[in-house]
Amino acid sequence: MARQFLADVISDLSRFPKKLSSKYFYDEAGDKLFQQIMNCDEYYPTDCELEIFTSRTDELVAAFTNSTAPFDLIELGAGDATKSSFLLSALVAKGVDFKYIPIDISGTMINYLETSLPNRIPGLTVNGLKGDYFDMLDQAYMRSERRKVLLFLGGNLGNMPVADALGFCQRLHESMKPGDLLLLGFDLKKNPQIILAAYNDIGGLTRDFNLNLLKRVNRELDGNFVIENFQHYPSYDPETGACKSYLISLTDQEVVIAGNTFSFAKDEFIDMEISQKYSIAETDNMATDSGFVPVKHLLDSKGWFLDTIWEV
Ligand code: AVJ
Repeated sequence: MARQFLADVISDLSRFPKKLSSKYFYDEAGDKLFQQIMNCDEYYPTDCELEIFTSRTDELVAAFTNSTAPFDLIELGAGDATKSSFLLSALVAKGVDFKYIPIDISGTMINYLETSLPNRIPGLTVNGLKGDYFDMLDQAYMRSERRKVLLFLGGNLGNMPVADALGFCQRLHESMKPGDLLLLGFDLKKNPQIILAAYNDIGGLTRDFNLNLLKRVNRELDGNFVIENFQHYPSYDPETGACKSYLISLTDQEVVIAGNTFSFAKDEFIDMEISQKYSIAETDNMATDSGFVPVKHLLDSKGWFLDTIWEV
């Protein structure tokens, strides 16, 4: 893990333009900052998707029980399953025959879900899998013949550039069987000011979230980034839907990480994160381009976030 982190950081800072991977944002401090971001006024996606899961639960249940065959409900990157727990409760209340299989790289999260969820939702069966999404998905298919319903929420697909997101969906399609369903969360294109504000909150949480990765490199990889020498620069391009965060070097400087020296020119940027925004039509095209049929669109009341259901 630390070796992979170091290898990625060295190769990402050796290329031009320099980048760092947002998948490394989530250490303990990063998890806390993301929690705070989700609670700040400007960051809307979590509230929008939560609204879909709390107020459109019956439609979700109906879509997933279109076949009466029992199924495995698999959630990729389940986290603490806040949103999906509303769906789980509704399925259990209806007496639907299903098993919940959260997949996460964090073993702590999986253990927590396996013990806490059946307590909160009596009658629920939870069989978590800890590891890489695709490895664990193959595991789930090997373990049982039941049909599968996959969840990938939170606009997490948005952290991939469009081409990578398409490749990801194509790989999911290869693993899945005819009739299986996939629910994906997409943050939608909307007024650019609203999007930019969500990634440039007044309280500076998103700034700190980005800078925290430099702190993590210092701590875990023996780095010497001077945090004050980097400036958060959020951007949103309404044409492409790419919402990107950069860190700008405020001075000519050298940074040493585990004995490797990296030179930063004044005004040079590090590409930190993409949060891609889509139109509904673009998500439909991504469905067909990866072999799926889009079968349902669920939007929040503002029309800002889409949970879409695709069938193999
Ligand atoms: C967790 C990937 C959905 O891209 O909106 C929040 C992460 N980055 N603020 C997003 C994030 C900056 C978030 N996702």
